Amino acid sequence: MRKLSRKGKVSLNVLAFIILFGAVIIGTYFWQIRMQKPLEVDMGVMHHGEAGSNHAHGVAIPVTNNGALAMRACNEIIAEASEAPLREFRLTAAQTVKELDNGKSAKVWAFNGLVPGPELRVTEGDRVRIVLNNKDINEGVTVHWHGIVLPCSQDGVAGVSQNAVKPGEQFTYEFEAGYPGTYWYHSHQASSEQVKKGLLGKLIVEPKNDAFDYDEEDSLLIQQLNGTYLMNGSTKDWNIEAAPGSTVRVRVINAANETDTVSVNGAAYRIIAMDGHDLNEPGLLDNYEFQMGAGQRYDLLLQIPQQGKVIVASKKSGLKATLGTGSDPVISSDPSLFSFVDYGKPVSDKSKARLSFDRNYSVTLDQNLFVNTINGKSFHEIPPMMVEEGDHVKITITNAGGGDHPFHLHGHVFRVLSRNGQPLSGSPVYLDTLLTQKGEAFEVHVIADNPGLWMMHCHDLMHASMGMSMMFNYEGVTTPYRVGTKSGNLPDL
Ligand SMILES: [Cu+2]
Repeated sequence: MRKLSRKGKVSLNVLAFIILFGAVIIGTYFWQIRMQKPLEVDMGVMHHGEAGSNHAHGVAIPVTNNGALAMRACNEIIAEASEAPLREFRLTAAQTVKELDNGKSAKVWAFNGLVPGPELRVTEGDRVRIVLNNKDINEGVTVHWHGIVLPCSQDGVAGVSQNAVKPGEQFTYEFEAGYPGTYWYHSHQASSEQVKKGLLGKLIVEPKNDAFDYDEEDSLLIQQLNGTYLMNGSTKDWNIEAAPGSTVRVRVINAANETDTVSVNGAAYRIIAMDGHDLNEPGLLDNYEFQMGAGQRYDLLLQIPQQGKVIVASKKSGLKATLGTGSDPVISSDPSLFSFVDYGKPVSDKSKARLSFDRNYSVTLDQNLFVNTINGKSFHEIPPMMVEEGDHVKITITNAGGGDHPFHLHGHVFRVLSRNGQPLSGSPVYLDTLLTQKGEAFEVHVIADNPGLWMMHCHDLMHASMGMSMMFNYEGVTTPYRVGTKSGNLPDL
């Protein structure tokens, strides 16, 4: 046998090193997201002692007559009875096979057999009731109503607001669709797994009185189904029928885990809403593209030209929607990047940003080696952000690296105050999901007006599953449910 040359030995060593290094990376990764799960955690009291520092703020905790803390359980905080029109839906989660229009078929988990699930469309002010059934998803499912402000018990987070719904079981959600806008829903049990497998859908709350006029509307949901990008469930381009000269509202939903860049060619357009919240006097954007963090929604308003098409393209997926008829537009090679920092017009003196806050918190989103962290900690090790009803809370969110981190808060809408020290000078911007990129720092204002236990996490669900997830908890709110391997409630796995 021929002796290995020195060069050959070196390359064998390198190969062995690469294999070993790869094994360590993959092993750590699976240990991190699969194995390192707590046995049992009460998300209502985790690290309570070191968390709130509310005593330092001199904030009173709600107490009963006998001096004890007035406690309320999340699952008992329900929607008040109302006379609002009732809209009822059924969602049944089940394993199925989806025939994709690229000729392939995929094993998926779907609501009502559809990927994405059925579009739920209601009107502002409606009472919405959704009966969730689980046919055969063994680890259980929930539905979280992303962006909707609703009572704690209806938030759909396994181990916080409910137990995961096991096969054969049922859970009924009920809430009022308070704010019109573009939303979506997805399972919040093992979310990184279940959203990827298809348990998601559109939720559109139509306004009673629309602030904007348009002739047509359509929505584009972009998702990654087991890694394959789809737009409205299709691997092909989407077509929106619209007559020349007509005005169209396009609701874009980024339900994938990655930041997407969306371009519009063939017409100038306005971004009229972000995360379901209208912008004030949005200006015309000509030759602009915009970035959407995972979980975010952007509503566009545009006019179809007399001749030719408009193309709304998602760069990340390579998928696009065409509107109108005729020839394709010229695709711009040098679009500017949209920023909401100075877009639109301020509303009035009344909406001026607040200067003093009852509580100030900072969160630094980062990644060390293979763990995603908030303030250097992961998972349930991160102390919850403690607030009390009525508090005005300022949160400074810093992205220290490890990728884009779209920061999502449940149960609330926050107002963005500044980016990198620059106060917003245009329209007020209200979001439930804020895209942060490396080196960016944002200040946001949250009004604590919805008592409960609320998750706050990166909406790159892989990052959340690797630890970038914490709680925004009200003093005195508890939960009878537990997160952990014992109960099987693993909201971010
Ligand atoms: Cu992230």
